[in-house]
Amino acid sequence: MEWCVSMPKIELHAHLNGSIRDSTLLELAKGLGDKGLIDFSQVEHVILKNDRSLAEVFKLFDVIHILTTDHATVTRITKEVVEDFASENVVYVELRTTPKKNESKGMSKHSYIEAVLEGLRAVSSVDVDFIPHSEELKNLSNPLLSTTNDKCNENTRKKIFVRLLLSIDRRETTEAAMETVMLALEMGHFGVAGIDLSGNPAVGEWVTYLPALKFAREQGLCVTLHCGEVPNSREIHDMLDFLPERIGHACFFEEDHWRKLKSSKIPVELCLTSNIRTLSVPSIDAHHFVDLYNAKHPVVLCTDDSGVFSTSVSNEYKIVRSSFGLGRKEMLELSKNAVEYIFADNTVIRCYDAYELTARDATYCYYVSRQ
Ligand code: 6MZ
Repeated sequence: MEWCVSMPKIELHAHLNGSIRDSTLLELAKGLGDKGLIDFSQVEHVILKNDRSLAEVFKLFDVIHILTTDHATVTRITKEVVEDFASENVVYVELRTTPKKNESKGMSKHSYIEAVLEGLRAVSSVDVDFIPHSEELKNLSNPLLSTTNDKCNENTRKKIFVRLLLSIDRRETTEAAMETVMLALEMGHFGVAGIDLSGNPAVGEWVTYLPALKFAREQGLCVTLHCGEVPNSREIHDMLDFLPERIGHACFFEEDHWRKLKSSKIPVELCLTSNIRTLSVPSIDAHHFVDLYNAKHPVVLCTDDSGVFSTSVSNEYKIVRSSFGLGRKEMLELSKNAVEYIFADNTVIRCYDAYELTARDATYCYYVSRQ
């Protein structure tokens, strides 16, 4: 495990409200309990329960969302989540979250994302790079490159690249989905790099989100879709035909889905612990990681909801090592390959006055420097 923690890693499938520390959730619940707004002992039980079906996971999210409704809390959880990933040597994370409206708290989808950005600014344990092409970069103490040569260098201070994906919840209407895409476009210069479709897979129809997803694509945003979390053959076909830049999960795929996926080379975000805990896959031995890995299909190991499923990126690598016998070299390669699938844009960023790199190359360079 120590080695898995020390190895640099890339996290591409992490839901903000699913990645909250238990201690923070309990503290927030206690606060609301003390005010008589919730029954603390009941919520405590729900938070600490270990095994949950997929349906129960979505009930838990309803509870979590009651605890994280104000701007200050959204800022706090974002800061903590990024610090937690950085502390286990994640060098690049795409954090996804569903922009929320809450009139009683004066929250709009826009102000929700502002609160998330505030959380990124509040991170103090590491440097956070989240503005892809801003003049501000010049003024940041960017330790990516030495001023004297153009080789990647070991940093004295850790850094984490953060990009945001805005999630469309499957409960939303076409208009609400479109609003999220517009917001993502507006926030592009703050590191919003793409759109995710997530939420309870038993709810909603593909055609509802399609107009917004098409529009996102036309405007140059990358798209990732939760695909095949439940058996729904027609929807899996429709999603693969859309040719998203990535998909998540792919649990309930049948032969013709695998064929289509493999010929399309769409990278798959795999969340082993999540899939096992929710019984989306019967056992680790039956997990489709093995088949995709052996077929050299692009995959990336992710946590999904590190808080809800009590896991970490390092733990996901440890599982791959212990269950499928991958050696250190293979694990490093698996992790490094993920740089190819990131949504950070290819805009040139400036590292000191003399060097210009794309955000992707900067991530790659930094990844290698940390190996
Ligand atoms: C589908 C999931 C999910 O957006 O409030 N979410 N959607 N499948 C999953 N696998 C278990 N895990 C999380 O984070 C929580 C939201 O992310 C989605 C759900 O819509 C959940 O409400 P945010 O930050």
